[in-house]
Amino acid sequence: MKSPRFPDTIKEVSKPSNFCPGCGHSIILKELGSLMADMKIEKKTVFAIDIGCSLLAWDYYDVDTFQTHHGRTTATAVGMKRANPDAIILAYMGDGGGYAIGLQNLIHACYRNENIAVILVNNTMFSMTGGQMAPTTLPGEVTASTPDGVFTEDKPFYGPEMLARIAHDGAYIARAAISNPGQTQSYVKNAIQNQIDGKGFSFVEILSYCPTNWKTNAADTIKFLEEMKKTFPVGEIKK
Ligand SMILES: Cc1ncc(C[n+]2csc(CCOP(=O)(O)OP(=O)(O)O)c2C)c(N)n1
Ligand code: SF4
Repeated sequence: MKSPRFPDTIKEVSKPSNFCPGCGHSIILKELGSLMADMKIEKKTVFAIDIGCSLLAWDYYDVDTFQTHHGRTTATAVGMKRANPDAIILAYMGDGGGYAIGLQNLIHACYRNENIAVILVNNTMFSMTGGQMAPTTLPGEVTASTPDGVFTEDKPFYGPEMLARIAHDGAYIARAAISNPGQTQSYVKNAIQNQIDGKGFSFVEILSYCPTNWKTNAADTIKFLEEMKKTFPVGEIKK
């Protein structure tokens, strides 16, 4: 029997969570699991995960799931949708995968208005490999590969804003923060509905916690995300 705190989509497993304590991925995945159950789309959904901490969700849901190497998830998700137009494709990746090595895939999927939903988790670094600088690292932020802080003249990468400039009329593009799970869930729901309505490309960036690589306690983790929100404005950018 499932414990009441798990949505039906989430498998009840005997092992502890795959994610570090305080990780934003687990909150996002819980919201996504509830959403799939509420929208009754579990049987039609294909969950496409990247490499990075997103792949720790490989056995999280009772839905068809596949994993692709670094940043190629968008391209394989597009192929899956073209071969299975009735399926609902959710691509789930990190900022390192999506905005660095996988950026070309993201740009072309958006530019061609491919009818998939991409959920990208922005924790300002490459987390699974130990917290190296990513395109989203904040000016001055210390990471494993920038021990003296990122040069202040470097600007972080504004993914949703960039995609909105090349997106078609039907596209849906937003940025959420996991400090507000209700809003995050509603933006992801809008992205999925956009795909169901056949309007085309949907994209939600979610600002998320990585206390392990930020090396923060609970209070400082929450504070750091508030700092991120000053650089990365939350809201619906295109709908
Ligand atoms: C082609 C390729 N390059 C590099 C790696 C090494 N690698 C594995 S996970 C990872 C970091 C992923 O970071 P991100 O996408 O931001 O996800 P996060 O772990 O932060 O959730 C890297 C660089 C790889 N697996 N494949
Ligand atoms: S390393 Fe960071 S992103 Fe990865 S599971 Fe741990 S807290 Fe989450």
